[in-house]
Amino acid sequence: MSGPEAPEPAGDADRPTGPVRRAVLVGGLGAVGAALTGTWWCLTGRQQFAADAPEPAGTVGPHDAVVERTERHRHWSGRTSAITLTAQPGTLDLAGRQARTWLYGDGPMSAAVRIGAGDRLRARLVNRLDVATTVHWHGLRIRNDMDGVPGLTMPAVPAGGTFDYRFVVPDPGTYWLHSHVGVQRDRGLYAPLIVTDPHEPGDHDHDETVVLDDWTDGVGPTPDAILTELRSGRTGGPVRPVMAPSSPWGPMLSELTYPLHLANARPPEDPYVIRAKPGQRLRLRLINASAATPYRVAFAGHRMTVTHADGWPVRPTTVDTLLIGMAERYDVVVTVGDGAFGLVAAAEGGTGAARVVVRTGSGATPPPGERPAELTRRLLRYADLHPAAGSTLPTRPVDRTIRLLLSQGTSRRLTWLINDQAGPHGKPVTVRQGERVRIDLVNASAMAHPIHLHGHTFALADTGLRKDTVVVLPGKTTSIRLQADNPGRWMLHCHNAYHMELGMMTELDYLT
Ligand SMILES: [Cu+2]
Repeated sequence: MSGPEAPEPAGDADRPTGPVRRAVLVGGLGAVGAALTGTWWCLTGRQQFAADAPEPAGTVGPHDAVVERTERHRHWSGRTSAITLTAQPGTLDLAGRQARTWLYGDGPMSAAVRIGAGDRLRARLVNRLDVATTVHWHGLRIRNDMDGVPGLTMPAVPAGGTFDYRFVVPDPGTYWLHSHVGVQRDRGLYAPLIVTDPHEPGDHDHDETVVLDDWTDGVGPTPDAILTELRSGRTGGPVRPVMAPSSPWGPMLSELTYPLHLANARPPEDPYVIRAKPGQRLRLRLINASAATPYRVAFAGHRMTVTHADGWPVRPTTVDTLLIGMAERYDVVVTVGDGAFGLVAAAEGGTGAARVVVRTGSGATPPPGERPAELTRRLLRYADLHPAAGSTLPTRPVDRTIRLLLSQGTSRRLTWLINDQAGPHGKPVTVRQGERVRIDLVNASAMAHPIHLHGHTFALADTGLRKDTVVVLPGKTTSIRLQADNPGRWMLHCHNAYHMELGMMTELDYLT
C-alpha cells in the first residue's frame, strides 16, 4: 500500500540515491576491468551488484545527464509516496492447497500500489530471495534508470540486497509491477499498480482491481523447470500445446497448459468476492499478469463498457466479452443487477478459468466451472476502440520507420526471434530524441505475440488507440507510432514470459 508522504532529503530532491549512484561512480573507475571481463562487481556496504559492460558508444545510457534533465521536466505534484516491496519466499493458500512460491510481501494483492498521477514514488526493493531480482513498473513512462531491467538499466539486486527506486509517476491509469529477471514473474512476483487521477469524474460507486494469472509454482513444476523443458524441445508435463483454430489468436494458443488460473491470487473454488448494491456501477480494472495465457473475460448476465485500454481513456464501448493478452489491461464499467454473478476469465482455447464473484443480493454463488453465455457473444476488437479526447497522439509526419520481423527459430532448440536474432544479444534498433517513429511489427509465426515497449506508449496506426502492449496476431502486421521523448535504452519484447526468455526481445536505444 502507498505510505504517507515522506520528506525529501534537502538539496537532493531530484536525484536518485542509493546503490545505483554509487555503483556508477565505481563503474567509472572500473571501466578497464569491465573491458577485460565484460562483467564487474562492486561492493557498497552490504550491497553487492553485478553490472554489465559500459554503454555501447553513441547511445544514451540510463545514467546520462539527459535522463535526469527529462525527469526534471516531468510535472511533480509535490507529493511523495514511500513503499517497501520485500521479495521473499512465501505460501499462497489456493483453496486449501499450500503453494510455496516467491511473493512481494504476503502476495499480489497485499503488495498492490495506489498512487496519484504526478506524485513521486519512493520504492525500496528488499531482496530476501536467494537469487537476484528487480522490479519493473509496467507501462509507466518513467526515467530510464528506474525501469528495472537488469543489465540494461540497472544491475540486478543480489540476494540480501536492497535498491531504492525513485521517480515521478506521470500518467493516471491501471498498471502493474513485476520482476524483470528470467521467468520470476511466473511465480508470485507481481502486483497491481493503480495511478489515480484527481481530475477524473469517477462515474462509478466501486473501484476494484481484478488480476488474472496462470499458475503452476508450488502445485506443478517451477517456471524455471518449464523453461528448461521448452528449451529442450521435448513435450510432456506442462509443455502441452493448446490448439484453437477458431480463436483470433489461433491456431496455436500456447505451448503450455497450466494446472490453475487465479484471479486476485485466488483459485475459482475460493473466489475473491466483490460486494455491492444492485444498480451500482462498478469500475473493474482487469490486468492480465499471466506468463502465457490470453483470457476471454465475461461478466455473467451483464455487458461491459470498456473505458480504458492499458491505462488510457477510450471512447466508451460496450461489448459482451473481451480477450486480454499477457500484460494488457482494460478498465470496464458495469451496472450490476441483483444477485451473485461470476466475472469469468476463461483461458482462451483451453479448459481452465479464473473468476471473481460479484454479490449484490442473496442467491447461490455460481459454480466454479460456470461459463457465461456472454463468452461467445460480441467480442471486443482493437478496431472497436478509439482514444478519448485528450488521449490521442498528435498527428505528425514519420521521421523513421523500423520493421521488426517476429518469428520462430528453425534450430532444434526452441527459440523465438526478432529480425532473425535471439535477444538479448541482437543488434538494437535506434531512434533519435524528438523523432516520430513508426514500427511495423510483422508476425511471421503461427502464434500471437503481445509486444511491449518500455518507457513509452504508442498509438496503433489505424485507430490511434494508445497502448503499451499490443497483440500481433499470427500472420498479421501491426503498425504503431510513437514519439521518441523519453531518452535511454528500452526493452522491446514479447510478453509471453517464455518467448521472451527464448529470445523474443530487443532494445530500442536513443542515439546521442
Ligand atoms: Cu511471443
